[in-house]
Amino acid sequence: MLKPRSTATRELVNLDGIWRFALDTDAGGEPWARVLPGTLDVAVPASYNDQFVDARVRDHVGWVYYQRTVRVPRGWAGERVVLRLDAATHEGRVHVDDTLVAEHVGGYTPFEAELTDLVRPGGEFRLTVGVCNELTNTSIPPGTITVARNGRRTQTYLHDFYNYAGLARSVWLYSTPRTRVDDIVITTGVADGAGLVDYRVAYSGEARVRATVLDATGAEVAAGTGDEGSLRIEGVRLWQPGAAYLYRLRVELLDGDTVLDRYEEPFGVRTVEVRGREFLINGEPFYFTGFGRHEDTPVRGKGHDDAYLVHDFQLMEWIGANSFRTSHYPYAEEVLEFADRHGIVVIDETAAVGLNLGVQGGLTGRPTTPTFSPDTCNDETRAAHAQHIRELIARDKNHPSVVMWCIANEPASNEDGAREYFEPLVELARELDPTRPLTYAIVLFATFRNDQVIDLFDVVSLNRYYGWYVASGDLATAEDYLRQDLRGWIDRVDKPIMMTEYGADTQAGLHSVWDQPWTEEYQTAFLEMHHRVFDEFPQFVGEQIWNFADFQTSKGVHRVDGNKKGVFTRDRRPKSTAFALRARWKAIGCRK
Ligand code: GCB
Repeated sequence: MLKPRSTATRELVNLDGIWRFALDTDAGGEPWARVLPGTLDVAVPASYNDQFVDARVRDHVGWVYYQRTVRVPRGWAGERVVLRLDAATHEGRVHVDDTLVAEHVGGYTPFEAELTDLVRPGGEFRLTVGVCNELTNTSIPPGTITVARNGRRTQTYLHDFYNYAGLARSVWLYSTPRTRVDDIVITTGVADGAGLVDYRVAYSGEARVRATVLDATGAEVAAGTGDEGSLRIEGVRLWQPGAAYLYRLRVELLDGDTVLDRYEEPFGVRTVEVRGREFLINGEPFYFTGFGRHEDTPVRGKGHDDAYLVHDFQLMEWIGANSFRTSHYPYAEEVLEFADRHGIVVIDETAAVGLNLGVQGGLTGRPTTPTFSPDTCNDETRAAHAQHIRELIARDKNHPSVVMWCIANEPASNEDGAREYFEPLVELARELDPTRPLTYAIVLFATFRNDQVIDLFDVVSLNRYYGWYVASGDLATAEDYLRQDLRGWIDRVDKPIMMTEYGADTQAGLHSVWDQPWTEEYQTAFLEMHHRVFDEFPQFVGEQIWNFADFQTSKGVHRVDGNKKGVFTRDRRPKSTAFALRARWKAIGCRK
């Protein structure tokens, strides 16, 4: 699915701003049929939860309604009119006046509805978006809803970050010509200093296709015709980590010399490959430094915000991070576009977090029920997961920054049933994108001895908490455990190994001369211990700390106003470890 863009043949209206808002319990039946009752307004894009002071809204389980009036631009007569929601977390249902125009399950991927026959250029319509935050055993991510004897419904889930919901990303109305480009797939290679650009265009209507590659200055550097082809860029400038260079593929649909539709897709020329124990970008070994992150800020929740986007990338550059993982769901497309433009490498993760009944809010225990069974993660869950993978790859396939898909976080890959669950998903992902390696983030108790799926994947990505959940406060023992663990994986598989999570909760401002968990000194000593061990293993290809910044979680006695494993606080101030980290990562650069 193409991101809506304004081009010579397409126009774009942004529908962000203040919308009316109501909970389903207050809205009455068929709330789309009239103006929402009550006086609540809500900001879009932003999760709704923290915007209000009423716990009834924040803790609501079920549907909420957003509503606004939209005017269709007068000049759109004869054009297709499309409504696009960048995300509705976790399920969306859209009405235009009284007509249901779209339903979508999955909280982090976009969806659209064509409104051409329902709306009138120059006219107005009532747009009502229902959004449901429920998570069940068949949703991605999964969760459980409990109904108390008094009828009160509560939502629990198997991940620690707070279940923010609503319209956290932008909403758009856009026009396209009737004959239009529907999709573009671009894959790139390099041979003898030339860039090879394979493209495929899907379109509707009758037309001839012209494809032109423009460099960053807008100069034409290659061109061809036909809905698929291979173009060659002589003297190509590669997209490199830390040194991005973007071209654009201009796709035009032509009737004779008349341009019926035009769309421009940015792309970078680069290759990604796993060879033996190495992770290669443009044929060079790449060493990941950076973070697992969250889309999380005060008040907005998971709402996308351009100022935080810029500032977060500034902080990543300042600290010398060359990469991050979109833990634990696909991030807003603006984030990937920014990474494309600034040469930051991304591991793009699905929302499949919590496929593991042995993990509760970051703490581990023994599952009383198997994770993979007809009553828990079952065929329906897997179908939702497959659909999510399809939508993620459809959305993000052309981003040069995305170098690997992470198809789940901490699944119960040590349990029976994991293989049957993952094998078809891995096959699907490889079919949809044969160019990028695949990984999953491996939970602490899926060990080199009992993990059942690693052979299906390309990279070993370990989430480990030695010195925090295990050997808390005892870094000497933790160091021993970590070393043995890495050695065990190296002996088991001939694949690149990296750490996708290691971190210690740290309360900014808390200090001690001893190894005291929660202090700033402990976080520094904890990270130094890990880095000492990583540096012993030449097979190791990367370190992504948990987490970039402190983030909000569900309530729990082991979370003090959220997860505090950030190297930055929630308001993006550095904890003291940030300075030590900066010295290390600036020295490492992109290669070790
Ligand atoms: C994990 C999870 C992450 C948690 C983290 C923690 O293993 O992948 O989502 O936030 O542990 O801090 O407990």
